[in-house]
Amino acid sequence: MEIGPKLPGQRETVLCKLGRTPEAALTEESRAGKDRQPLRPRAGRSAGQGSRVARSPGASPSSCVARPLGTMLLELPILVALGLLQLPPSHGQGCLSKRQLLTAIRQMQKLLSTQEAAQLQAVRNLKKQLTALQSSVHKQATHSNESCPHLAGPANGRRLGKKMTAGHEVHFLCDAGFRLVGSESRQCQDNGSWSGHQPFCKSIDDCASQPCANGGTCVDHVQRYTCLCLRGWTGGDCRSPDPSYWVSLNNSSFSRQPRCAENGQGARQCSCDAGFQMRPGGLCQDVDECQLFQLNHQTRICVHSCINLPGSYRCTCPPGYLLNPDQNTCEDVDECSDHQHNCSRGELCVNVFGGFQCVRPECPRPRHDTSYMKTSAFQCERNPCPVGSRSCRQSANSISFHYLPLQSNRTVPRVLFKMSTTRFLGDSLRFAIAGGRGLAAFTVQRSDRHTGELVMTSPVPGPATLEVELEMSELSRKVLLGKHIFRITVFVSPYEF
Ligand SMILES: [Ca+2]
Ligand SMILES: [Ca+2]
Repeated sequence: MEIGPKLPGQRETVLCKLGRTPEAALTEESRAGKDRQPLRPRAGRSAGQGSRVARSPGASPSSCVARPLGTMLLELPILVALGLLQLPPSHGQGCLSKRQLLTAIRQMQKLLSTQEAAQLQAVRNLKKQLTALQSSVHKQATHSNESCPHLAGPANGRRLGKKMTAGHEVHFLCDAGFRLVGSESRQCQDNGSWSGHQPFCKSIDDCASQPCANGGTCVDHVQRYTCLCLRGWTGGDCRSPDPSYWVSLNNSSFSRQPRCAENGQGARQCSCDAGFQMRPGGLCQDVDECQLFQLNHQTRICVHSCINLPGSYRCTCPPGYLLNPDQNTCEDVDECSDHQHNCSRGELCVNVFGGFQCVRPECPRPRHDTSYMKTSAFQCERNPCPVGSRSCRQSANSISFHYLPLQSNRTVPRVLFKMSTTRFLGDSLRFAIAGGRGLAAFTVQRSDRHTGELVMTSPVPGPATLEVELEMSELSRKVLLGKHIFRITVFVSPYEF
């Protein structure tokens, strides 16, 4: 901090016993104050900023604010000096006593604090005015801008953003199946023109991935494509061979001319394309992979059937199955989850291998004193029995329905179903087959104290539908506590897959 002008000789007399010059004392006091009150340096910097703003052309409002602050800074040392002049008169030798000196220092400190507060307030005011000035300049700049010409949204798309004045942006989007070509957003510039270029929406080419196989031609539509298949091929992507076409082809379709070339010595070398082999007479004949491999169970190349093609072969699956990506196994289509079934209202769809079944589990009709009610889609519970009705109490407490899909000729023995109870009140459980259709293939066994199993003991060739009624009785000291019926229907598919 700058020190003020030198004061009359009295100041030197005041501080003579401390062995310091008044200037040094003042400087030290100022430094001490500076250290104690760190706000002061900040105020100084702000004043400097104010001066810079005041000097810049065209910013006159700031200079008006900066001036009083600068004046205050200059006045500070003078006020400190005035404080010294107000010290009490000296006694005797003209030097101050220690107490008087401390009083003087306190007064000076008080003065400095007052000055500091005033400076701080001035800086705050200056900051406020600067902010107001900045905002005003910004507003003027915005208002002075011209509007840009109207911008339309692209065909098969739309524009986001309505303001067409400087500083504002508009964005563009395309409808599904289209992609944007050009600027995704454009800004209205200060000169009244738009940045970037007007975009347009281009239909996405669904044929770009060349989805049509075996020479099929792809036709692009909005968000889809269709394949025009060559003769002999069907399916959405022309990947399924049409057996009637390939089987009816005569032998000449399966033979080709070899590819021949002369080597350096003038000799001719001929070769056949992949999937063909040279035959006597010099023609390339297709290798019939189906004839070679499919007939033998050990070397089968297709899980279902095989179609020989010129240069290759193709596996096919029966209806209700799709060819797996491995190109030789078939996977069942889940018609129930794909909503491809035609089950009527009130029926339940059960997916089975190669198709689906529509079922309608129904509770037994009321008989004598015994009746049942549906408690879920696959469960019936007995209604409370009338007092004294023994036949009711001996009938099943619950009946549940279970539908099991199974491939033809599965290996045996095979556990098809497990039964147990969650609420076990008695001391033992008894499991038995109570009835059904095609029972020769099944038996019941106990796997542990609380669990019974339905086991298939001989292979069942499909197609077939088998029914088994399993009974689980709960006993306490050989007295029947309750009975549960499991009605199991096994749908055996015609195929082993
Ligand atoms: Ca072939
Ligand atoms: Ca199915």
